[in-house]
Amino acid sequence: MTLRLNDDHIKLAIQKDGRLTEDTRNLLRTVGLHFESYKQRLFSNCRNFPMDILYVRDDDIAEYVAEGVVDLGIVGRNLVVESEKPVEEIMPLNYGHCSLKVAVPAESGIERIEQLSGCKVATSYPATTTRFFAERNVDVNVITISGSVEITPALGVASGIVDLVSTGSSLRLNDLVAIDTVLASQSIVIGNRDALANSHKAAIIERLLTRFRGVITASEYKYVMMNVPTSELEYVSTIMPGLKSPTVLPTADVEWMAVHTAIREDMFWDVIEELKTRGAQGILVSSIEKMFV
Ligand code: PRT
Ligand code: ZN
Repeated sequence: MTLRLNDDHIKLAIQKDGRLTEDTRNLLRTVGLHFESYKQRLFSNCRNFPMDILYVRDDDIAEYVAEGVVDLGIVGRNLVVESEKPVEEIMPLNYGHCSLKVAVPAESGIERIEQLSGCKVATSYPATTTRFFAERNVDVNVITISGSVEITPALGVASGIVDLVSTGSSLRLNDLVAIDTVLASQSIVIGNRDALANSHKAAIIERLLTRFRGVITASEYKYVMMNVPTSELEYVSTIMPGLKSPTVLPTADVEWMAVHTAIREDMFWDVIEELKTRGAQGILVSSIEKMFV
C-alpha cells in the first residue's frame, strides 16, 4: 500500500466505520486536533499537528502498525492479542470496554471449561481461543466462524463459543451463559517498535500521548466545590482523596470555609455522602475537560 503522506508526520490508523470510530474521533478532537473526516476518505492530515490519520478496517490495524505502514494505531485490545503481531501496547483509552468470554447453552448444564473437553468451540478469535484452552490443558476443537458466532450452538455446529460480550444481551437472546473470561478488552493505542525507537517520531508520539493522558485522567475525576464548617475542616480534608491537599479558601463567615478539590469518580459517591454527614453544604460538582498531574 503506497500513500502520499508527509514523511515528517507520524501516521495513526483508526477504525474507519464501526463501534470505536465515534469515540476515537471524539478523543482526537478533544485533544485539539483539527482534521477532516469524510466517510469516503482513506486518510486525512491534521491541520495543527504533524500527524496523518488513516481510516481502515479494525482487523488490519495491528498488521499495519507491525509492518510500519503506520506508526500508531487505535484498536480493540482483543484484535491486537488475536493478531499475534509484534506491536507495543502503549496506552488504554478507557472506551470500547468488552470481554472475550467462553459461553455455553444455558440448558447444557456445563459450568466449567474442563467439561468442554473433546467438544467443538466456535469463535472469530481462533488464535486466542486455541491458546486459552491449551494453557489450561483442555483439548477442544476450535471452529473459526467470521460472524454470528452466538447462533452456532443452536445450529448444532458447536457445544460452546468464545465471543465478545459487553452488555451480555446477545448471549441472553441466544440462551447462552458465560462460564469463563478469556480476556478483558478496551480500546488501546499501539505503536510500531521502530517508530518508538526513532527520536523524531517518538517526540511527536509523546506529545500526542500526553494529550491523551490529560483527557483520560480528567474523565476519571470530578471537580468538587463546597462550603465546610471550619470546625470540620481537618477531618473533611482527610476523607477527600484528591490529588494533593484540597484548596481551602476563607468565606465571609468565619464559621465556614470553601473547599475545592478533584475526587476520583470511583470513590465519588462515598465521599459526597460522608461530606454531607459532616455538614458540608452547597456542594457543586463539575466534569473536568483536561487534567495534567
Ligand atoms: O468493519 P470493521 O472490521 O472495522 O469492524 P467490525 O465490525 O469487525 O468491529 P466492530 O465495529 O463491531 O467492533 C470494533 C471493536 O469494538 C471490537 O473489536 C471490540 O474491541 C469493541 N467492542 C466493544 C465490541 C463490543 N463492545 C461488542 N459488544 N465488539 C463487538 N461486540 C459485539 C458482541 O460480540 C455481540 O455480538 O456486539 C454484540 C452485542 O454485544 P452485547 O454483549 O452488548 O449484547
Ligand atoms: Zn473487524
